Amino acid sequence: MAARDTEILIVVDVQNDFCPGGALAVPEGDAVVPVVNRLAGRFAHRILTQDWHPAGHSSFATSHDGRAPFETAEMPYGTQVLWPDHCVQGSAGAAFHPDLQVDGADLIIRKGFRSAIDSYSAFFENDRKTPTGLAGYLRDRGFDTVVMAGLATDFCVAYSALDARRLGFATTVVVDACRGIDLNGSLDAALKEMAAAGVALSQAATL
Ligand code: VGL
Ligand code: ZN
Repeated sequence: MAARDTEILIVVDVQNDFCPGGALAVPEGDAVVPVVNRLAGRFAHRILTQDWHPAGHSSFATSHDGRAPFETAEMPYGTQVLWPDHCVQGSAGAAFHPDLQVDGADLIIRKGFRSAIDSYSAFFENDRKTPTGLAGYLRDRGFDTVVMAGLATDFCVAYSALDARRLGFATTVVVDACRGIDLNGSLDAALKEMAAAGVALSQAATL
């Protein structure tokens, strides 16, 4: 398949904290790096997302007295999973995996930078209303198709893919270029929800 000017690869949160040894390590998270790098060569345009939280972010369990990571809390915008402190702005954990090809990206979009609200999706924060600006960026540049890879399948990748689909972009998730956290069956649920919403689930070798 020749690279097309109307499609873009979105590489979600391939950061040290989501890789083995990191603060919120996704099992085999680093295994996506070579797959994503190979995939990148097939696209004329690429975006990277970067989870980018201020210290003391409200999604961190340490910001809630007596609460532990992976419990949930009720926030003004709904139920929020509480995470270990991760991807703190400027920290080594927030940096991209050292082997990830970064230089060829058209744009790096940061998310989760507002203390009071988390943002799994690259399009809308967790109130599902506050836009990141990515939809406008993609439309302004004439993209109609997004292909997604990265971490974690069942959180930032799934939320981003479902929003992309809702916004009218043809959307593919490259499943073997992603890894999941799988909190209480969230991985299977996310794959089913994406399939039901019309997100194409594919393998890197077929692209
Ligand atoms: C993510 C939990 C918290 C992700 C980010 O990238 O999937 N998950 N922050
Ligand atoms: Zn986060």
